[in-house]
Amino acid sequence: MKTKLDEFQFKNPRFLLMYSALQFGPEEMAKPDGSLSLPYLAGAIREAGYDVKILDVSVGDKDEPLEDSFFNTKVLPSGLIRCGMTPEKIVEQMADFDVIGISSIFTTQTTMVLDLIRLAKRTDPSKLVIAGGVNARNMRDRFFKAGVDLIVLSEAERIIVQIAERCAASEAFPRCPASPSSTRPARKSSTAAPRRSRTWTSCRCPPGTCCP
Ligand code: B12
Repeated sequence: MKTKLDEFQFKNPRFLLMYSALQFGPEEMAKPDGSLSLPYLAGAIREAGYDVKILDVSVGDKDEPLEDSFFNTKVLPSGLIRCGMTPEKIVEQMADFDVIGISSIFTTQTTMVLDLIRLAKRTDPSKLVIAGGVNARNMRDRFFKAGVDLIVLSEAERIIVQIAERCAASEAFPRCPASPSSTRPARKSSTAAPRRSRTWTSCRCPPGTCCP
């Protein structure tokens, strides 16, 4: 059975891996994410023969002045301060890519990451938007509500290459089998409806991932 995920087919998928803008309190100092996740993933993607670029929205593209990103600050309705590239500049950067991968390991930056996901999906829904990292994994529902197409639940060096290969080969994504035990029967004495088990071995998403 084909699902929405299978509609993402690109002849030679190009990946843009992103860290979001940052938000911080007036008394705090902004610290770019700069975690190892995206360089590791970019290495795996490149080794498999696909184009990939990393963009940290909080510090901008190489050769771009920091005044347009890290020192470009704006007070948010929450009172926190946002620093990073403008949405217009981010959209320009996304234009050349088919797959947008966003890392989220820090809960304090959730709003910034969700904004980035919404921006990507609003600008071009035909792009495949993937998220990963411990925060994306833990806040799946909020990420799906923002429009993300797929969340990778673990280390992703292999999965990201499998995703590239699926998109390029125009093949349906593999699915975890929907096991009959995914619906636990209600206890005899209980009138409650059976509870759905949401373990990822019993979902219908590609193995190691979660989809809406
Ligand atoms: C090393 C580390 C640090 C280092 C380096 C941080 C950095 N910016 O890189 C230092 C010591 C500086 C640090 C500082 C802090 N850290 Co720290 N840190 C870690 C630690 C131990 C490992 C992170 C790491 O490098 N992993 C290795 C990389 C390769 O793995 P990864 O990021 O998980 O990425 C893989 C997958 O998640 C996935 N993935 C990730 N992103 C994406 C994106 C896509 C598209 C896909 C497909 C897959 C994917 O694929 C990746 C490759 O396999 C984690 C705990 C943990 N075990 O994850 C805490 C952790 C991330 N840190 C944490 C915290 C709180 C902080 C600080 C805020 C502490 C403080 N109060 O100052 C600061 C923030 C500094 C900053 N802004 O960078 C928390 C975050 C909790 C949260 N939910 O917000 C964590 C989870 C620890 C914890 N359990 O409390 N940290």
